[in-house]
Amino acid sequence: MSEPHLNTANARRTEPRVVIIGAGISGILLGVKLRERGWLNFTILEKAGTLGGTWRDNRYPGVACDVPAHLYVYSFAPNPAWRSRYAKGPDIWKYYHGVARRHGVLPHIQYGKEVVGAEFDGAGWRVETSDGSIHEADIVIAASGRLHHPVMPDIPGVDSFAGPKFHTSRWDASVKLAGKRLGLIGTGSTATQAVAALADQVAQLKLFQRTPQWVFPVQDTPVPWWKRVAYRLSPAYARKYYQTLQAQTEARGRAATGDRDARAARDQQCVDALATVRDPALRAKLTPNYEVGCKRLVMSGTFYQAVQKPSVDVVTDGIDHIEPKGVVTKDGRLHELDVLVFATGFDAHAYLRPMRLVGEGGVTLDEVWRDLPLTYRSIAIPNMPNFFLINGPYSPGGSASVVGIVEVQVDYVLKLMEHIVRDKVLLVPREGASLAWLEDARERARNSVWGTGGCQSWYLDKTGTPSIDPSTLSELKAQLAQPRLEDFVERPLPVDVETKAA
Ligand code: N01
Repeated sequence: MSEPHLNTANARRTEPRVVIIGAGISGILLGVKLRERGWLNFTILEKAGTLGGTWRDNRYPGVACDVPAHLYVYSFAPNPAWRSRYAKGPDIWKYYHGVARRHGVLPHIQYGKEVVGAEFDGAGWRVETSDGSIHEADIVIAASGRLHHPVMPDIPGVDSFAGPKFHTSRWDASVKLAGKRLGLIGTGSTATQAVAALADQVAQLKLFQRTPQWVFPVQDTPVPWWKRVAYRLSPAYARKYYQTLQAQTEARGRAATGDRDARAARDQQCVDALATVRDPALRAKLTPNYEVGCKRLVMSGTFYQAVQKPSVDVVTDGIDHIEPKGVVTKDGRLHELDVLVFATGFDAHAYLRPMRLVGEGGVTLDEVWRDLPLTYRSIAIPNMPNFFLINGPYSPGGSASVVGIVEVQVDYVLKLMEHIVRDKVLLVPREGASLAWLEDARERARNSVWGTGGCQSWYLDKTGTPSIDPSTLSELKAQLAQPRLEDFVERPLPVDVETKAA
């Protein structure tokens, strides 16, 4: 991978002042792409002490990515170092840190800068961080992620538990689990990875399951040496492999949105995987009563083996309350525990919150989003000029690695930025165009298995509609190939961007 360099044409261009919120996968990508264009006047404000977003926060035992590793990369930065089909969390963090370092993004990141608000002043934005500092910007891009507000369950007595207790995304590595009685609440993708990693370490693992999950069987196979060599030496091979994985993922993802053949094949694999659970009573406990793929599908080749180990007990009686010694289920039984872990997911609907955003005319984000998070194609918000989102509400999912999705969105936002800088304008999406897009996305989402499959999940918004655009990556690429400027109100900038550039 070569160092990016400025070409002279770019270096002469006007540079907008850009503030990016968040140094996760999207924020790093924006940094790389801005530097490629020679737009160096940007700052990435990161609330934590290091970059990496979800791969910084999630350090629980077994943390890994269930999307094939060679697909969970930027398309321009293949990683020949992957040694197995699926990558472990810390290795993914290293990959994204390495890209940020090689592409010169690190000096642009300011750590410990939690954005608490941003106000549009008629020409640009004043972005405020929790330490009271103000960052002026012509363009703001929120790359703050969707799954980073941990949900702690509202169970009576939860605070009274006497032993260590924490959410999976706040893992306390100082707590030694060997020989301990561990309680784990939740059975989503996180819990299933953690159970598989911990079943052999602890004396006993009580898995408190409110709803069983469908599990799609995957095998974490090593990448043979010759493939690693080919991947390192041949960019064409690396590109082809990436495209093949993308096509496979998209084909499987179409099962969520209506392709009956894809769905039948996928469903049968889940049914077959469940059948490997030998004890009929345990198998019955683990059998969902909703359609495959309604919740985000768990991808695992180890979960069913783990729950059959003698150390693991799947508890399906509802939790009544928690007390100092452990968890009491509705049948009155006290499950005594030494450590309690909450694998209870994230508030996916707190996007941008609790930031206070004030747009043109003093209109706040809370006002624009009073009913629903209204966006234009997930990347812009009515009343918020020159303010963009990456992986925003209703962003597509299910048929691609999120990295592929955000690459398309970033390219689109950069095209809008080119227009803003070239013509010195403010761009704000029309409310009508945003509503039309949102209604269309919601209608298609309602008819997907996420809407019709008969389950509860973090995909659903407060109206019960999946907050995910079911477009596939190929469809998204076609939709976002060129900006539809007619969907935006365009006004001349009161202050020349060029004169404000540092
Ligand atoms: O969270 P979840 P997650 N009492 O919301 C249960 C991504 N991810 O952290 O189903 C009892 O899926 C809840 O029960 P129920 C991926 O997008 C990716 O596992 O609501 N139980 C459920 O079982 C994923 O979808 C990877 O009945 C309670 C669990 O907690 C997303 O992150 C890996 C409860 C929450 O499941 C979130 O996954 C891991 C209560 N009061 C995660 N409250 C990859 O490999 C909640 N639950 C890419």
